[in-house]
Amino acid sequence: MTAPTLSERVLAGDPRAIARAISLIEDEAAAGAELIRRIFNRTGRAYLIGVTGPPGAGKSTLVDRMTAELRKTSRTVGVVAVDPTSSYTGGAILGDRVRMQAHAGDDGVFIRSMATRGHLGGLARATGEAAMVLDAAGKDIVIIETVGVGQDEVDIVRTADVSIVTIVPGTGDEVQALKAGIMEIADIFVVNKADREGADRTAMSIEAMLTLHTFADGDWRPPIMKTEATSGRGVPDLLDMIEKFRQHTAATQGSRRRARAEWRLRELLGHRFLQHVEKNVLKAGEFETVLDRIAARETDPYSAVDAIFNRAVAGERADGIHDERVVATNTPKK
Ligand SMILES: Nc1nc2c(ncn2[C@@H]2O[C@H](COP(=O)(O)OP(=O)(O)OP(=O)(O)O)[C@@H](O)[C@H]2O)c(=O)[nH]1
Ligand SMILES: [Mg+2]
Repeated sequence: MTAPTLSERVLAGDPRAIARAISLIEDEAAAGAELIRRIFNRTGRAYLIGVTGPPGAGKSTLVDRMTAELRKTSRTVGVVAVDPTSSYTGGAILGDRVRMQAHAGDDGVFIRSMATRGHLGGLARATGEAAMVLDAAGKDIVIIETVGVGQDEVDIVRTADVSIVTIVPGTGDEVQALKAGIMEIADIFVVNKADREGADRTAMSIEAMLTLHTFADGDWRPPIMKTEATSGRGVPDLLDMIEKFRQHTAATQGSRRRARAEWRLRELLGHRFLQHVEKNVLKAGEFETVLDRIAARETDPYSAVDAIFNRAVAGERADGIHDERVVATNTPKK
C-alpha cells in the first residue's frame, strides 16, 4: 500500500496535513495550487463566518468563545486569523499556542494565524485558500478573523457567508471611523466589551447610522448584538443570530458564493497574467526601463500597457523575435 498523499490526509482531517497544506499556500508553492486543485470538489460544505473590526476590539477572544460554544453542539470549527503583528514579532505563533491550549486535545478545532505581509498573490487569496483547506478537511464552521483596516481585509470578510463587524464602546469616534467601507459589509454588528461604559451609546450610534439606510421588505436589517467576550456573555445569542441570518439568506447564499468565486477567478487570472508578463514577456530589466520612460514622459502608461499586452497575447517570449515591432508601438505619437 502506498502512503496517503497530502490531499488525502487533508480530506481525512489530519491536523498535521492541514497545517502543512496551509504553509504551502502561504509560501505560494506550486504544490499549494496543486493541492487546491485536488481538494476543490470537496469544498463548499462549511459555513464561512467573517469577523472584522478595529485592532484590539476583542475579535480573537470572541472567536474563541464562539468556537467553545459551537463545540457544545459538536460542530467542528476551523479558524483562520489574519494577524498583523506576526510578521514583525512572531506574535501570531505565540498567540496560536495560547489559543490552541484552550482547545487542546480537541480534534474538532483547528486554529491558524496568517501573517499580513509577504503574500505576493494577495492576502485575501491565501486566506480564502486556507479556509478552503479547513472546509475540505471537514470543518462545519470556518471563522476568518481580520483586522478591519485595509481593502484586503474587507475583501476577505465581504466574501464570507456572513460578515460580522465588531466595535468597542468609546467616544463614538470609532463608529465614525468605521463608517467608510467596513460598515457596509456588516450583516451583524457586535458591540464587544459591553461590560464597559458606553456600550449602549455605541449601539445607539450604530442604530442611528442604520436609520439612514432604507431596507426593503424582506431585506435583512443588520442587528446590533452586545457581547462580553472575556466572560462569554452574549455569545450564545450571537450564534443564534448567525443561525437566523443563515436561514434568512439560504436562498441567496448561492449568489454570494458565486460572487466569491468571481472575485477569486478575477484575482487569480490577473495574478497569473502579470506573472506571465514578468517571467516570459519582459526581458530582464525591461520593466524598469519602461518605468524610466514613463517617468521621463517619453511614453505614457496606456501606451506602455498596450505594447506589453499585445506582445503577451501574440505569444511573444522574452527571447522572441518581434522586438522591433514592439519598440515601434511603444513610441508615443508626436
Ligand atoms: N473588558 C473587556 N475586555 C475584553 C473583552 N473582550 C476582549 N477583551 C480584552 O481586549 C484585549 C484584546 O483582545 P483580543 O481578543 O486580542 O482583540 P483582537 O480584536 O483580536 O485584537 P487584534 O487581533 O490584535 O486586532 C484583550 O486584553 C482581551 O482580554 C470584553 O468583552 N471586555
Ligand atoms: Mg486578534
